Amino acid sequence: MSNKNEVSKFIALILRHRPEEIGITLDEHGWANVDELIAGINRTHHLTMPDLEEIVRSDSKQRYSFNDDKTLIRANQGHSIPVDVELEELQPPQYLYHGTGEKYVESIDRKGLLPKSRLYVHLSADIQTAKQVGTRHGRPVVYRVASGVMAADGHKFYRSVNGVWLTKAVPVLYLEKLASL
Ligand code: HQG
Repeated sequence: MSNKNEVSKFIALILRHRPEEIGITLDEHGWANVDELIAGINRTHHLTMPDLEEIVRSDSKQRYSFNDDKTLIRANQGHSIPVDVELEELQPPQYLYHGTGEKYVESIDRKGLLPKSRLYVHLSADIQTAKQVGTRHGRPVVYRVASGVMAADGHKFYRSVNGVWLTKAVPVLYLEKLASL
């Protein structure tokens, strides 16, 4: 296989954002045909079915799932294209966390958390994970989300099969910035 990390990132781009890049389409539930995906990736990288199985199995965030007979594959969450990955609606814990970069704080404090280019705002179950997500955007800042109260107020929460919590947006009133970590 070509560099595993690079191929894995490329697969995330294809399955979440730009399937047309390799000439494939996703169905309404976000599934891509595995043979088509492998053929498309092989235009620019080297990837076999065992390589793909290894990427799905070992991915650090369990980003991908096969269907039962491994003829289809999809990203579990993180899409910008409008697909319905059949997320499980669930009662959230009392608090969830969102890590971001310091540069976004002023805007978040005014507008709340917005999904930006993705379909949902991504929330973490613990502060440490949120901090890691925030670090992707520079100096990390972590917000505590009053998810229990939000749900009681009628906002829907979903949990992806890889444990990421998702909701459409978080109004300012449910946000509390944590003291620097
Ligand atoms: C910020 C990774 C200004 C938001 C991670 C975030 C995650 C605002 C950025 C997953 C805002 C969007 C998602 C507002 C939100 N004004 N900025 N009103 N509201 N933002 O990458 O949550 O490795 O789309 O705070 O682990 O960082 O890809 O979202 O900083 O689970 O699998 O806008 O991506 O997973 O950035 O990350 P992103 P995210 P993967």
